[in-house]
Amino acid sequence: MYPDYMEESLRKVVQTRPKRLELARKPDPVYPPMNAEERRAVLEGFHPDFEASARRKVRVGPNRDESLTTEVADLLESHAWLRSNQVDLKKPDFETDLLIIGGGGAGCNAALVAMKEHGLRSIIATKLRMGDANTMMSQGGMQAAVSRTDSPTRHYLDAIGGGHFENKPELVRALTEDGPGVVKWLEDLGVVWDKQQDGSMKTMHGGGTSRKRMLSCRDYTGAMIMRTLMDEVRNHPDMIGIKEFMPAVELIMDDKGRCAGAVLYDMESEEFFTVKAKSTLIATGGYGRLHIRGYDTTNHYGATGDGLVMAYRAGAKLMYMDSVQYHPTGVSFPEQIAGFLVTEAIRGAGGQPLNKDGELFVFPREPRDIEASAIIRECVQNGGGVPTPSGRVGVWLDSPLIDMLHGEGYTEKHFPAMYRQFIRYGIDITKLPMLIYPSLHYQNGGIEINERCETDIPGLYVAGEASGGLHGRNRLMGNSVLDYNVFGRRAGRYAGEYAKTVKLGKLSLAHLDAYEKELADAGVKTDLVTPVLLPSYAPKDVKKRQLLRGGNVLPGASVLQNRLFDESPGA
Ligand code: MEZ
Repeated sequence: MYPDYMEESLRKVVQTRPKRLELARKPDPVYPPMNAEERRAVLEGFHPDFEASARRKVRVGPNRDESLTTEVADLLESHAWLRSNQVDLKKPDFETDLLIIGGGGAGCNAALVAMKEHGLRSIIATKLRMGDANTMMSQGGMQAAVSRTDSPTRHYLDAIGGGHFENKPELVRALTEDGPGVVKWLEDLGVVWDKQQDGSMKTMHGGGTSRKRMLSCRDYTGAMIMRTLMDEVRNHPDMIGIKEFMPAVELIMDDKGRCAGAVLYDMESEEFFTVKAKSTLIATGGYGRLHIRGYDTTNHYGATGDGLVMAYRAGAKLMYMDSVQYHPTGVSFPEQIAGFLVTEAIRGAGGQPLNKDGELFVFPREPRDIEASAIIRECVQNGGGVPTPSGRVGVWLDSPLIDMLHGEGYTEKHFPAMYRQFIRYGIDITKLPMLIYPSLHYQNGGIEINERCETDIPGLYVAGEASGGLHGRNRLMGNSVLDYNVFGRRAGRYAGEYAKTVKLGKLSLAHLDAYEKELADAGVKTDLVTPVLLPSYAPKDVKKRQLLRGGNVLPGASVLQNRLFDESPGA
């Protein structure tokens, strides 16, 4: 239930609804979409990426002197858990054709394709359980050009426009051209897509799409895909080994500069294990749990940017690491679920963002960065937000309109996850609007790849959110679901091809020592040890005592931890 003081604002939403419903029934946009100039102004004025301290130059590594998101620069300027003399590489604990780091959608796709197309074995090493990944969390759908009025070319143009024309074109081409094939691949594996009565795909709009192209499994799209892929992976225990609660903490190289596997950390026994692999895939997802600029997040618990830092230390270049995606509609109230995703499909189906006076202030389907910035502007500059009891703020997302537009029962049938998410707190979204605010959602950039998922390190492949270049500086809805399927499959194909020919040399962790030296030479002073692995939500005083324990740095101290200290931890 909403607190009593919100009632007046809720009444205004009800008062303005008939007029807005009338508008929504017409073919014209319910609010004028912004032109290029208006978009630039709202982005530069209100997107968190443009705040004064949002970016800083990184002092070490392949992107040295480039301006990156401040928290990412902090993450990269950190100490490794290990030094080269601490690990015996002579007798690796495990050997495999393909080591896959990450148990989400990209990793599962890669393992399946490497097996089916090349007959290769792989090991999937994952920090938490299989499927504990952002793949599982995505709700509203996957873009793919399968309808009669659509084409991969239109999809390509939308993705490039949404990314501010900064996407790597060859990656977008791969994404959009492979799209229809991915739909069939997933359906053949068991994904049950939403369909029309005539058997054709049900399609919806997302922000920035010129055609209805969003394919869905209600609002459990990610869960459906993840479970299907996981089932198929588990059907082949002889070919695909699974190591749960065993994150990679460092890549292993060979003496020719090729990637040759990774060091894993057993979270239960706290032992380190080495894996020698002919090729290695980073499929670790993004960094939402770094809570960039203090934002709430839609992301799963393990999204701490581990792949970025491992690849960077080994010499891989990053791309667009100055660009963060804030989903326009994260939950603002109830506070227990603050930051949780409210799928963009709600706006695709007719939900309208409204200020405290029940007024529309933005076209509901602007590209994500524009929509999020407009919501922030409405709250910060125009005072149009509704405050929450704990000091957050939000605008309304008028969901009752959806049943009015599509018929009673539509919301419960098509958005069961969303309906349940709110009814648990006494809010029936078919009768009351949701209170929302932008929430940290996606890492737009990542480790630079080409269309074969290759990095500039031979033998190191990247797929999914950990990679950079595909989405430019702003991803459109549903393109990440397609991304991890398209590029997960491609990674299995090309990493598999490479694994069949490579002859590895002597294994080495010398790059860790070299990176330490680079940190010292650049005068970097930090207590941060990465990969972070798990975010820390302990209060400031507890964190301080944790860091002081034994007078040493703790592995896994988070970026958040650093940012909370005004003074040095030992002071
Ligand atoms: O692509 C996404 O981020 C997605 C499908 C999210 C959503 O709004 O449902």
